[in-house]
This record gives sequence, structure tokens and C-alpha cells, in this order.
Amino acid sequence: MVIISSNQRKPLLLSTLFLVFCLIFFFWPLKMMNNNPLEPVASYTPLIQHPNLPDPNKPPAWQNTTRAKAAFVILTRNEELDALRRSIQQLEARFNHKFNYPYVFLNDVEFTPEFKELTSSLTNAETKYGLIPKEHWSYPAWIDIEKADRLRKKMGEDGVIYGGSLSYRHMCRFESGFFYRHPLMEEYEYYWRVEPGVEFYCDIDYDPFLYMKENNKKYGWTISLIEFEETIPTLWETTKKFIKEHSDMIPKKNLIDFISNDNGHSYNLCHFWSNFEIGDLKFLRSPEYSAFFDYLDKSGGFFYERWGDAPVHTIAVNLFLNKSQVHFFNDIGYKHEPFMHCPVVRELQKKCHCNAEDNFDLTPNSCLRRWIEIS
Ligand SMILES: Nc1nc2c(ncn2[C@@H]2O[C@H](COP(=O)(O)OP(=O)(O)O)[C@@H](O)[C@H]2O)c(=O)[nH]1
Ligand SMILES: *[C@@H]1O[C@H](CO)[C@@H](O)[C@H](O)[C@H]1NC(C)=O
Ligand SMILES: [Mg+2]
Repeated sequence: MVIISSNQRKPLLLSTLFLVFCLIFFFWPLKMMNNNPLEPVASYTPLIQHPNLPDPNKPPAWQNTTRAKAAFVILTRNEELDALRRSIQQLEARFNHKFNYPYVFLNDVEFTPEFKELTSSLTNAETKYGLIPKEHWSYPAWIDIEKADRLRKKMGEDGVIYGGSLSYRHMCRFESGFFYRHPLMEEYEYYWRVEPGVEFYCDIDYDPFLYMKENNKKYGWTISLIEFEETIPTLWETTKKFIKEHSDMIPKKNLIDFISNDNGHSYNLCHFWSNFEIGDLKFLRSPEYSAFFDYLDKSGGFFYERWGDAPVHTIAVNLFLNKSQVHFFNDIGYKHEPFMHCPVVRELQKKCHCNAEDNFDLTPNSCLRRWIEIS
């Protein structure tokens, strides 16, 4: 038997304490890591049946000849041709050479022959080029143009991003309320929005449009973040008035907790970044969405302030839909400067070439954590 004398006990106690301290010191960061959004993100998607992973019992998804009535929709300027070609090339390589979904290009001026030639040459799919009708890209009759000019100038001087730009306001209004009504879009049921300069990092080996359709999804996104409050000072007040006047349109079970931390009293500025969207056009064409857009449009905020199509789409999605109708495309590696969504789950990473450490989901300005928390 080992006898420990009392003067031996003290160093033993000290070294035990030291050991415990070391253990805590080494394992605390690991515990912290378990609390960071990596874990919820990782466990968010049930990977066993993830549509982007190969199923050994099934042929590749693109061999199925069923397609959704769907198209890419790209609002762009002629001058953005090179940045756009980079994005289309990636989209084709990662997804569309297997599925061949058509492209609809929209512009407020005519596309040049060069633009048409150098975009259609990148794909085997159909490409269509549309001019936006004037009434979808100009002041509506009820806008006080002098007031709009004055407020826009002020916002520009205050250094608000795009604050002084009129074309940006037309763009945001068009993307909020008109792109889905363009004659070239009429035949489609689903859309995927693409912008010049965006990047796609992962092979997409299934059909996200069919996925939306088969799973009754109305809206899909990859990045969500906090909006600049100076661009939307009265958007939430206007939304609350709409809710009061149209309470019959708001379902009991919606997603208001994603965009409000106090039960609808205030907006927490979370929005889906609308430069990437995969959506059901029926939703945008619904009486509810139309009523909401018209209400906002009448208030003048697209011109007197600088309401973005991202918060407008987002508020509508979260007012009118529930969680099972909205899909986080965790598997689609994507970047629109300056933010990237890169899948962190190893099985999904295998199809990508982005660095998971650059993933925006883990940063304080991302709203993904809130998305995971709410039910
Ligand atoms: N035809 C046309 N497209 C525009 C105009 N302004 C913006 N866009 C398009 O609208 C989308 C958003 O504009 P962008 O400059 O990328 O804004 P950001 O993503 O908010 O920085 C992009 O697809 C642009 O190509 C415009 O004046 N005319
Ligand atoms: C969401 O709404 C759809 C359509 O109204 C309904 O079929 C579905 O059961 C709802 N899901 C949840 C989780 O409430
Ligand atoms: Mg952009």
C-alpha cells in the first residue's frame, strides 16, 4: 500500500488542479466549437437522403427526362457581358450542361448582337432576350418626382450604398414586382435568378427545380444577412399597416420570427440575399404577393427611400409562407461579392472547390443561426 504523507499531499493536490486546469483549457475551445453554427448547419440537412449525393440504386438525375417548366432569369446590362459569361460558364459546368434549362435575359435597353452571340454560345439550352416595358422601369403616376429627386440626392450625400442612384431604384422595383410578369416569363412555373459575376462552386447533380416542385417548396435561398437600415426607414411601418388591413391574408403559421425578434413589433433586418433565388412563380403571382407589392409601391418607398427587392421578397416570404415551404440550399456553393456560402459538411464539400472557412454562415452578420433556431 502506498502511504501518502501530508507533506506529499500538497504537491499532488496542486498537480491535480493543474491537470484539471489544462483539461479545461484544451477542451473548452472544442466545446465552443460545438456551440458555433457549424454544428447546426452540419446537422441541418439530413445527409443520408440528400438529393445532391449519389444514390447507388438510381441512375443520375439528369437521365430522367422530366423537367420543370423553369428558366434562369438574368436582369443585366450589356456592359456586364464578361462578368456574366464567367457566371454562365460556371453554372453550365456545374449544373446546366446536364439539365439544359433555358435562359431569359432582361434589359431596360435592347441587348446588343454581341451580347446575344457571346451568351448563347456558352450553352446548348435555349436563350431568350427581352426588353423591359417602359411602364415597368419608370416612375408610376403617384410619385412626386421633385420629392424623389431631393431625397435621393440627400441619401447619396449621406453615403448610403447606391443611395444617389435612380437606376438602382428602378432595378429594385422591377425585381420586386415585375420580372415575373414579363411576357418571356409567362410560360414558366419556376425561376432561378442569376447575376453577372456570381460564382458556383459545387456540382449540382440533381434538379433543384424538380426538388422544389416535388417537395412543395415556394422559395429557396443560400445566403441571408442583415440589411442596411438607412435604405428602408419606413418599410416595416408600411408592412405593419398592410398586415393590419389584410389580416385575412396572413396565415396563422408563418415565419415572422425569422424577420422579427419581438413578435412583429420591429424588423430585425434579416433578409434572403436575392441575387440568388430559386422560386415558385405562382407565389409571386399570387393575390397575396400582388397585394403586398402594390401596397408598398403605392407608398412610394422604392423611390423616396431605397427599398431593395431582397427585403421586399423576404418579408413577403416570411409573412405568407411557413418553414416547410422555404428551402435553404445548403448544398449550393455560391458567391456574390463579398459573401460566399460554402457547404461545410464533408460529404457535400467533396463536390465543391470553395474553402469552407470562407463560409459566411459562421459570421455575425449572417441570419442562418436565426433560421435554424426558429421553428
Ligand atoms: N439592364 C439593367 N440591369 C441592371 C441595372 N442596374 C442593375 N442591373 C442588374 O440588376 C442586378 C443587380 O444589380 P447590381 O449592380 O449587381 O447590384 P448589387 O448586386 O446590389 O450590388 C444585376 O443583375 C445587374 O446586372 C440597369 O440599370 N439596367
Ligand atoms: C405549410 O403550409 C402548407 C400549405 O398551406 C401546408 O400544406 C403545410 O402542412 C404547412 N406546413 C407546416 C409545417 O405548417
Ligand atoms: Mg450584384
